[in-house]
Amino acid sequence: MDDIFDAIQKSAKRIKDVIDTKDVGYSQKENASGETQLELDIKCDMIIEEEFSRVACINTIASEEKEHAETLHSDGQYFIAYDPLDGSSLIDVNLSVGSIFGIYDGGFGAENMVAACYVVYGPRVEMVFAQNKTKLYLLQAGEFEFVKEIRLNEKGKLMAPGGTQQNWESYHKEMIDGFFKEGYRLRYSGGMVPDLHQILLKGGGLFSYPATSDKPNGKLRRLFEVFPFAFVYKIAGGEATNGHEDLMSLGYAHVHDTSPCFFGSKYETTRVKEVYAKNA
Ligand code: AHM
Ligand code: MG
Repeated sequence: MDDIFDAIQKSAKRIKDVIDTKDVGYSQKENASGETQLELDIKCDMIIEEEFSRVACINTIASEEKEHAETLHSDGQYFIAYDPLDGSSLIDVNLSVGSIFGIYDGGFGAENMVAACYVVYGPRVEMVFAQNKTKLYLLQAGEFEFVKEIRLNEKGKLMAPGGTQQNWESYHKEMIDGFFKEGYRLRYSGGMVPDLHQILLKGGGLFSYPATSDKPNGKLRRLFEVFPFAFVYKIAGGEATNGHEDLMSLGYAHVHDTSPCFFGSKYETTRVKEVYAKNA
C-alpha cells in the first residue's frame, strides 16, 4: 500500500504541474460516459497510468477516461479505479478540481475496497487518504506533509445539492428546502472533490447527487467517485447512502455504472433515509 500511496503522490505533483502550464483547449474525443474529454483529462489519465504501471502490486486499473479496465501486473493484489481530473470543465473558470482513487483488494467492488484517496488542486494542493482513519495531507515544498485526522460532527451546517433542480423529485426538493429552512448554507461549486472536501473539513452537512428525471441512476460513477467518497466519509464518522441503502453495499455491473448518492454527517443522512423511505 505504501507504493500505491507514493505513486498517487507522484501523480498528484505531476498533475498539478500540468494544470498550471497546459493549454486547456478541447480535444475531439469522447469518454465512455459520452462526455467531451479535455486534452487535460487525457494527459492526467496518462500520468496516473504511467505511475501505476511502475507499481508491481497493482493488478488492474479502471479510469473514468478509459472505456475498459486494463491489466498492468497480472499477479498484483490491488485493483484501482480512478477519476484522473474530476470537474475538469471548471478549470477554465479557475475553480478547484480533483483526482479520486478507489483501491480494491483482489477485484473491483465496494466490498473489496481497502482504501480511498482524493487530491484537491485548489489554492493549495491537499490530499485525503482513508484507510483505518481519514487523514489530511498538504503539499508543501514538493512533499505531502501530514496535517491532521479528519472527523465529521454528528450534524453540520453546509448543503451541496447537486443535479438539475428542474428534474428533482418533489420530495427531494422539499427535503432540501427543509434543510435550508433549518439554517443550512449553500456551498456548491460543481466539483464533487472540493464540495465534499469543504463539508468534511467544516465538520459536516450534506452533499447530494440524486436520481433525477433526466438521470434516473444519478450522474456520479460508482467505482471512481461514489465508492471512494463513501469510504472516506464512513471512515471519518459520516454516512453514505443512495437514499435507501448504504452506498458501500451496492454492487456494480459495468465499470462506468452510476448511482444516486448522498454523503454527509449522521443527522442529515438519517433525514435523507427517512424521506426516501416514505417515498419509495
Ligand atoms: P466529471 O467527472 O465529468 O468532471 O463529472 C463529475 C462532476 C462532479 O464533480 C460534480 O459533482 C458533478 O459532476 C456536477 O454535475 P452537474 O454538472 O450535473 O451539476
Ligand atoms: Mg468525475
